[in-house]
Amino acid sequence: MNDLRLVIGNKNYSSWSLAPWLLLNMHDVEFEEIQVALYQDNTAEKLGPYSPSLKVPVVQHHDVTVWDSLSICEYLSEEVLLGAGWPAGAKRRATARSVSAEMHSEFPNLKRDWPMNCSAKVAMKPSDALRDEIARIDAIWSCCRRRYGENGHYLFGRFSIADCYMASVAIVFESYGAELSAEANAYKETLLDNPFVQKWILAGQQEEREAQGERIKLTSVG
Ligand SMILES: N[C@@H](CCC(=O)N[C@@H](CS)C(=O)NCC(=O)O)C(=O)O
Repeated sequence: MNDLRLVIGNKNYSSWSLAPWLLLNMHDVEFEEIQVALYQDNTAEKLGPYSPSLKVPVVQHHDVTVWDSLSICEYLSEEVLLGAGWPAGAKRRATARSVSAEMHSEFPNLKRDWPMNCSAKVAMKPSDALRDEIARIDAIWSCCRRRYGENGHYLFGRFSIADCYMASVAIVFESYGAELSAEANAYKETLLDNPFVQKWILAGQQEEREAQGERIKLTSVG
């Protein structure tokens, strides 16, 4: 164990938590995983000792605390992975950083209308605004695969932080039935076939079944 702790939220819902979790798992880095259930009366109290923003994900590494998923992925790449989080080559790295930052900060309609829910499988008609955002993501995926994907099946060939940001989007597109081009759909399938993404989805679904079981128990007692 290299004194690395990652605090995450519910696997079923916490798309931001998935990004650094996937990065660490794909690089076979040992870390302590701490899970805090979100949106409970005691969530802030439980996150307080770890997270200055009272949000997840957050990383503690020796005496360093890093919050916000993109800063965390940057930090992990720099301090733990010796730079291997990003693709090799300045041009690829710049594009990978740009699409990751775009995913992180843009797409308000996607984030609001189609939130990640690993247990959901329901076709949902997108609004016009959401349709435009899906088309933009499709263009990013197809264009990066065509220009930079020659050495593998991920966005820039081999796995990178950019894929960590697209994994939750692949889950969301699968849940709600986004219509994609053949190229973008193939990339979505690559992400959904990733063994760690599958592990995350199954854990999220299991969590949700347990939470529902608890809710049913409480209703029948009350
Ligand atoms: N921009 C932040 C977003 C963090 C965020 O909103 N996390 C959600 C869970 S996915 C959270 O902690 N929500 C708890 C709350 O808002 O009380 C990041 O990339 O880490």
